Amino acid sequence: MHFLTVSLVVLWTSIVSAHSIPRASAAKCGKKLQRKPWHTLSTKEKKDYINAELCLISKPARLGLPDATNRFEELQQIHRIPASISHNVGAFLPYHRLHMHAHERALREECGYKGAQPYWDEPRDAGKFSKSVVFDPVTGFGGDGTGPDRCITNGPFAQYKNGLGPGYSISNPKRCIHRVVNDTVSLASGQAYVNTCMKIKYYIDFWPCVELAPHIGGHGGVGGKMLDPISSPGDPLFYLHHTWLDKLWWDWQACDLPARLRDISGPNVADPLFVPPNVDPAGLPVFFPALETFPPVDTLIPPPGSPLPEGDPGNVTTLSHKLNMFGVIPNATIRDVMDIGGPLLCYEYL
Ligand SMILES: *[C@@H]1O[C@H](CO)[C@@H](O)[C@H](O)[C@H]1NC(C)=O
Ligand SMILES: *[C@@H]1O[C@H](CO)[C@@H](O)[C@H](O)[C@H]1NC(C)=O
Ligand SMILES: *[C@@H]1O[C@H](CO)[C@@H](O)[C@H](O)[C@H]1NC(C)=O
Ligand SMILES: [Cu+2]
Repeated sequence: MHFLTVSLVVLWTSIVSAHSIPRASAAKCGKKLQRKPWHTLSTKEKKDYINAELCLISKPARLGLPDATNRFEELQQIHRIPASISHNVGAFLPYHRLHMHAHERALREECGYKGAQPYWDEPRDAGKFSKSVVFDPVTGFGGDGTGPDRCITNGPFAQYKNGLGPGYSISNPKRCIHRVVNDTVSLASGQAYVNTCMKIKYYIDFWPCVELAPHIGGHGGVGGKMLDPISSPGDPLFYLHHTWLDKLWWDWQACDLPARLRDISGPNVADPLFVPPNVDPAGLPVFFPALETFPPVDTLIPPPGSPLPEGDPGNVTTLSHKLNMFGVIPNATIRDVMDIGGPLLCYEYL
């Protein structure tokens, strides 16, 4: 439903003029980074990843983005600022693909991380998120929230406080990472829902399929900070969840590369009347978290000056749609991110 509240308040009245962005470097992709499921990583690989994330948290902000006090929060800001033009639109999957890449690059280039961005293979945990290894307090991201404020109380991020959110608002004092793990809501990350999406032929129907059940399964199954449609990258699990969604898109593309390396569509502007259905396209039920666990509606209104879509000739998402990374990495277009084995991204999924 938060996706609904966001779209309800989105109102675009103008099309901004395009100006050119430097294209991705023409360098070839050599050795691809191998993105693996979290549960297959060794304890050392898990620790290396988490330590690199803690390193991003320890690095000062450098881009001058409002309210971001460290590098991790700059990566959260580049999700928050354009949130209204990267959800419930055709750019949903491409935008998040580039965002995952920006995060992976920051870990590697700024924090000495040698691995690739891992993903949460959610179907193995669907319906039983509360037992997932991702919540391990020693080798994972800490457990469920407890107490009235639902703060996480163990694991490497228990001491971290984040001021970005709820929604577009700022918290002062900063808040803990909070979670409200819900096994029922996590059912939507199951294989049956993935299969529904994989059967779809065109992106125009594929993208909303992924944004419904699998997307909500992870955000709503973890709950709390992860359920915040604007500020959820304040919980490091965000990156494992969205990397899994990116893998779903790639798995689908790989079924018909000649067509699907170019298949992009969808609106550039979210439909203000969109109401997420409570069944997937195959009729499987999708359970939403309780309304009161979402951020307050008034925090989900995009502030004045929020970005507008750029780069397309009309109101439909095209390959020339621009993806603004706000200086964390260079901007790119959707064309640049269609192939994960291309020169810009250069990774593969195991
Ligand atoms: C989990 O979410 C479902 C669907 O919103 C809700 O009915 C149920 O009460 C929640 N469970 C817990 C333990 O909060
Ligand atoms: C997109 O633009 C066309 C032509 O101006 C218009 O007919 C159509 O209704 C628009 N679609 C949306 C979703 O705004
Ligand atoms: C990225 O795109 C934004 C929006 O078009 C633009 O303002 C910014 O200057 C671009 N950044 C770079 C480094 O080109
Ligand atoms: Cu998002």
